Amino acid sequence: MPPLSRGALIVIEGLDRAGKSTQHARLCQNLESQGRRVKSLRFPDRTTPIGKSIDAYLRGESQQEDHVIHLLFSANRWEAAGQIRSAIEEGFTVVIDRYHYSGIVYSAAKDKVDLSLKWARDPEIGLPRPDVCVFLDIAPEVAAKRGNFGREKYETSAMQKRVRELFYELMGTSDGLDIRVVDAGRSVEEVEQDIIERVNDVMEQPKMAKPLTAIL
Ligand code: Z5A
Ligand code: MG
Repeated sequence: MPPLSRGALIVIEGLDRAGKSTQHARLCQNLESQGRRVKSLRFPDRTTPIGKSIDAYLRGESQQEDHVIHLLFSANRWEAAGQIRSAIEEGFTVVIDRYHYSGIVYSAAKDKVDLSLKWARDPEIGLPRPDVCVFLDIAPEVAAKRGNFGREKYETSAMQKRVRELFYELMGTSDGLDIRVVDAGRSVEEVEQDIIERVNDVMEQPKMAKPLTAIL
């Protein structure tokens, strides 16, 4: 394991039921067993006042105008931005379950709303930029067969299909430089192995000797 002057910022992304939370937990354990100090976060963070509004919206218990809910999701990341930077400077590796990539594509996927990828991305500028984002790719039909699909607001086949298209569009932009695609349609153990290999690869890159950057 190479010495790091700072911790790494690692994001797990993907469609619903791609196995993000399962792999997020395993990655945290794997990094800890390598001797790293790890902080685990997820977005939305439903525990804050803003996060509670988001939770009520996702459960269908409250209504929000589409631009407003988009900005609340972004604000929910900004609430944690200082904490993320400090932890990384202190040498913690921060592993996040969903980040601004989800923020951008889920809002832009609403086809009845005039909300472009660019508009959706602008409020994210300035947030800590991940060293690596592992995107768990899965066909929406396969994901829909996994547990509990369909309970929350965006869990429809049409929405998931559009979200996947937009994730790929986003990968063609500057955000794509940090994204590594992993086939999530395999066993939990196979996906886990692929993720740790890709993360270890990034940990050895020269950029890890430099300070964390910001989303531009
Ligand atoms: N959203 C947004 O609009 N804007 C934002 O800025 C952000 C989010 C941050 C809630 O997200 C919604 O918020 C989400 C995006 C939107 N909208 N939708 N729809 P969330 O993260 O709180 O919850 P979630 O993403 O809906 O889904 P999830 O349940 O968290 O899925 P997951 O984490 O990817 O999967 P999992 O819990 O690890 O696994 C799901 C099931 O599959 C479970 O039964 C596992 O045991 C099983 N599983 C996992 N891996 C495998 C493999 N490899 N094989 C077979 N079965 C597996
Ligand atoms: Mg999850």
